[in-house]
Amino acid sequence: IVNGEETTIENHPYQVSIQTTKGSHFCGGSLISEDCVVTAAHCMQSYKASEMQVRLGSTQRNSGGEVIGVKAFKFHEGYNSDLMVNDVAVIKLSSPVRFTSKIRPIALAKEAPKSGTKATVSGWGTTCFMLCSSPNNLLDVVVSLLDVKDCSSDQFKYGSKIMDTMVCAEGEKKDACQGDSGGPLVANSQLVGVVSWGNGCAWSGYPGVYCDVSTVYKWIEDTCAKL
Ligand code: 4AZ
Repeated sequence: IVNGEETTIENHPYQVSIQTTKGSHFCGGSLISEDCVVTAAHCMQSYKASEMQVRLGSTQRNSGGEVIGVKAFKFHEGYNSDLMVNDVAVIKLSSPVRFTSKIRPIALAKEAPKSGTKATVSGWGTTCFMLCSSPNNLLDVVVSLLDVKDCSSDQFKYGSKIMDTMVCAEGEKKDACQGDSGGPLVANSQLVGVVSWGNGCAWSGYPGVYCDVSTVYKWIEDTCAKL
């Protein structure tokens, strides 16, 4: 998270850290039920389920909360790593979690977000592109949503790279960054986006790009139920 503020897990009780079983954080995710987590498909390309764990209920990336194994994961059949369309996956936890003030699921947005809506993105990703380290304390930042039409307009520099399954979010020097991938973009207490990609982080003309949850919520619900 670039230009964000330190926050606590109570403010984002759906936020999880996806880690190797050695405890190394590599992506964010969002709890949506007692045993299902939404993340980015591109986060699930490097490890097997048995090599991953999920830390829930902790403000710190490397300690505290609960650590639960991964039973299985599945990424979207329409995921394309060149185009980054449908960059979404779900993880089934090896056992259900108990909800507390620090562990609580978030509702999926079922309608496309409107340009200009304020949203919050959170995570343990880097505080700048390439040269910054990952913070141990959870950070968040407020950004403004841009629909596909606005994000592909001449005001920005992505053009036709912005596809129907994406939503963008911009802020004055504010953005998600490396290691925030898979994590939550939340507006009106609903998960509207999954951190997906961008050209750099908080670079002028290049908003953060997210998987638009409203285009895949049915797939998420169905896949969680079947895994
Ligand atoms: C990444 O590499 C990444 N500024 C995530 C988010 C953004 C850029 C890169 C958006 O994981």
